[in-house]
Amino acid sequence: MTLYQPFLDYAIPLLKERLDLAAYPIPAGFERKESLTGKGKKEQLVVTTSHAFKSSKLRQIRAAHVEGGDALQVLNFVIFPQLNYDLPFFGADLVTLPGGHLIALDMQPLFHDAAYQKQYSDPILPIFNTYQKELPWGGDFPDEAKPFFSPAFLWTRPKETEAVQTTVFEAFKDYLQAYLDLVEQAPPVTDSQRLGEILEAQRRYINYRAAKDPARGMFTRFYGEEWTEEYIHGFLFDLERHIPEVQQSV
Ligand code: DBV
Repeated sequence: MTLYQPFLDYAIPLLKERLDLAAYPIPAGFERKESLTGKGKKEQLVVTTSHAFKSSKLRQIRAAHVEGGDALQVLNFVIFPQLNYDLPFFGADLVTLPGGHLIALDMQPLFHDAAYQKQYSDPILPIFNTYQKELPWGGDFPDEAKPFFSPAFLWTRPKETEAVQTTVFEAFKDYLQAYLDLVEQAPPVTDSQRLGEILEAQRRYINYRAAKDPARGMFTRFYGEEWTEEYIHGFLFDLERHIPEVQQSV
């Protein structure tokens, strides 16, 4: 079974159609990684593949796709805007483990004031409300992560795989299309104080996610600590590594 491949097969052509899409380099060793886990009948190949693009308004669009049989499927898909746009991040964490499915879908805000919410959350609320009925709130999640989510945060734990293949897939499509609408409309920021605030907010978010990546344990078990730390800091959440060149282009 490959539960999340259809999500990628939808997203990548859509990005090509709607953006001036270019390749984003994936560091050597991260395009594809395999590991054989378990013993005897439980032997299982776990394959992680990476995808990455950029566009004039989006610094990095990247996906990590983990496939390890029916009980281990993950698609983590995040879009990081260029530092001269106050756009939210597009964040999708689609996770299937032996315990069940865990779905997080959001336009993750840089700021929390009313004007920002009006611009970047209000347009998403009708979509959120549509899906919230079928995909109810998934319960507890870390308090310290709360500042990184918007009022349109879809967070749910579907019982049935079919709900992932149907309702969650539709929600993913609608959120991604709505995000690309926001991108299309976003004007570049030129005010130097605002640019400073954007940089600070991006660093706060990305450094939090690198520090608290919930997949760290899983990746370390499969591929070792050295590979995992480099994957997190050198690919998944790589802004700090690129600050000098990124600031120059703003
Ligand atoms: N999560 C990632 C990346 C992943 C990934 C890069 C490439 O950020 C997968 C893989 N998420 C992943 C896995 C789990 C979760 C869980 C494997 C299960 C961990 C486990 O149970 O062992 C949203 N993801 C979660 C959880 C949340 C999120 C709240 C529950 C686990 C927990 O309680 O910490 N997405 C996640 C999050 C932010 C986000 C915390 C914060 C900004 O955007």
